[in-house]
This record gives sequence, C-alpha cells and structure tokens, in this order.
Amino acid sequence: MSGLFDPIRIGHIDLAHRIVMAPLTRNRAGPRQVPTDLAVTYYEQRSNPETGAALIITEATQISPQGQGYLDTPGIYSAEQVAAWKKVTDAVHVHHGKIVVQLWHVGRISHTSLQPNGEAPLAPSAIQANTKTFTAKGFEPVSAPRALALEELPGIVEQYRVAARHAIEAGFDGVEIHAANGYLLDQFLRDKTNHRTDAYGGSIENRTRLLVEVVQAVVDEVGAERTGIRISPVTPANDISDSDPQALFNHVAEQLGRFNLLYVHVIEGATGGPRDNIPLDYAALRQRVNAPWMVNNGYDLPLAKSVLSQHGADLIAFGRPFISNPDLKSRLHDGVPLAEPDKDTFYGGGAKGYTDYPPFD
Ligand code: 8OZ
Repeated sequence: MSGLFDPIRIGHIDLAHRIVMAPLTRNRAGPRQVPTDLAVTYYEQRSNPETGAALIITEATQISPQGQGYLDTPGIYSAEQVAAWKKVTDAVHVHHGKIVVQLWHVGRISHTSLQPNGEAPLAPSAIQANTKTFTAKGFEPVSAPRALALEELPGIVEQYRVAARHAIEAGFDGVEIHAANGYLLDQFLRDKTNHRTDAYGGSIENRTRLLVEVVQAVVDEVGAERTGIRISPVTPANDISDSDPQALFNHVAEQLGRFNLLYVHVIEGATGGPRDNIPLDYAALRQRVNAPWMVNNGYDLPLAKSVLSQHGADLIAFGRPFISNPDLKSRLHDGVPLAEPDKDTFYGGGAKGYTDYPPFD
C-alpha cells in the first residue's frame, strides 16, 4: 500500500514522496515577463523534499507573447527568461528538489492590451469568453478573439516544441503541458469553444488533434519521460464546457496512453471549487493513460491519505496550502496545523504573501 510519504519513481525522476506543489499563478514576473529573484526565493523555500515538495510544478508560463492573458505572468520564449528560470532551477536543485515548468498558451483568455501590437487574442473559433482577466487596469472582460487559420496551427505546435527545448536549457527536470482550465488546448477540445469545420474541429478525434500534435512535438523534443500534462475534464473555468466530457476525455486519455508520459495530472471537479460539480468516471481515464496519475483540487491530509491507500492516485498536488506553508510536507507529516493563505496577495505584489510565510518552528 502506498502512502503519502512513500517514494516513487516517475519517468527518470526519483521522488522522495507523493506531495507535489501544484502550478500557482502569482503575477509577479518582472519587465519583459522575466521571473525575478523573488521567484527564486519563493521556489527555493518550497523545494527541499525533506520539508516541502517532492516535485514543484511552476506557475503557468507562456510559450509566446500571444500566449499571455494576464498581467505579469512569466514566459519561456526569450533568452532572458530562460536565463532567469535557470536561477530558479539551480536553487531548487541545491536542495535536491525537482521542478517542471508548466507550458501555457491562454488562447482566447486574454486582452488586447496584453497582446503584441494590441491585436485580438487567438482561439479555435471567434467566440468571446464570458469571463474577466487581470490587466494593467484591473479586472476587465477578455477581448473578442479571432479564429486561428489552419496554416497557423503548425506554428503553435512549434512554439510548444521550442518552449520545451528552452525548459531543458533552463535546467528543468521536465515540462507540464497545460491542457486544462479553458485555455488554448482545452478550447480546442470542447465543442462549446471549438466550432471549426476543418480537421481540428467537429468530431472528438478532430478536436483532440492539436493536443496530440503538441504532445508529440514536446515528446520528440525532450522525451516522454520528461513530459507531463494537466487536464480538467469537468471544470467550468474560463467559460468552458463540453456536451460529453466522459467520451471526450476517454479519448484524450487513450491518446495520451500511447506516449508513456511522465505523469497525467487531473483537476477533479471545478478548479478551486466543488469536487463533484459534474460526475465523471476518473478511473476510466486513469486506466487508459499508462502513466503515473496525479490528482488535484481541495486535497487535505485525510483525503490524500484515503485516496492513496485506495490506490486512487500516485501523486497528490496541493496548491493553496503551498502558498502559506513552504514546509507543507513537514507539517502534514508531523500533524502540525497549516497556515491559511491571504487571498489578497495571491495575484500581484511583492514579497508580502509570497516569500514571507515562515516554516513552522
Ligand atoms: C488563476 C489566475 C490566473 C490564471 C489556471 C493559469 O487556472 C491559471 C490561472 C489561475 O490554470
């Protein structure tokens, strides 16, 4: 029986235990979307597997300027960004920690003020999302997107490939493809947001095509043993939905199963909300993926232990608890109370609510 504190080997990575730091958007990147030295401190504080995460997944990181949808999120498309991320991975590796970078393209969840030359955000179809994003002016409705032309799709796949190459140059142990939460790859998957009539729209097979091409490109570039992926089959985040999520994600899981990926990371239920908003047979997905199964959304110690003991998962990703508990593993292990995170400092700002949460003493 595997427990939360038991080691596991995934891909080429030996993990000390099952506690993963989930990707967390913090909106503290510097000019030109470069991670700052404060980010080095933030990740380092959580990186020692003896006290913190066995594996860190970075905040969502855009693969291109068009991939950005929020103020002050970091990128991994410029040499300057890669050099800054190298400082992060070096600091994590000093503590024998492991870290992968989450590769992100927001698609339609963006604003013209965040796009190159003030252009429209990109999407599978020209359908505006009913949601807001965070810009220099505060919360604003996302802009109307334009549909990507068929000829542009190889360029998007290439951006993922190059970003994966950059990740290895920056010293990351691997990458996580962000295919969740209503961003570009998720927009292609769903019949609510994908109304295309070419080979990338219509049937489930067609809607899954871009995702499979991206996974193939990243796997070709860095190896399946360095490629993880995150999905959120039933989340309503960012105005996403599908008429048949079970059939869609059974197919997605089957396609992923061909690759023997580093892991598959699933958000159960509504991101950051109810875990049971729409019923889904997650076991049916897990059965198909041929990869370690990482679960996320509202986990605490009892739920994590119970799921692991019932063989319901291989890894548990904790998000908000890692914001306020850099030593989360020690606290869970020792039965010490967890500190509550301050919501007002989740997004944007400086050290306050970022690098000033102390370990338990
Ligand atoms: C919170 C705020 C902005 C972005 C996600 C990358 O939901 C995000 C995100 C979360 O995956």
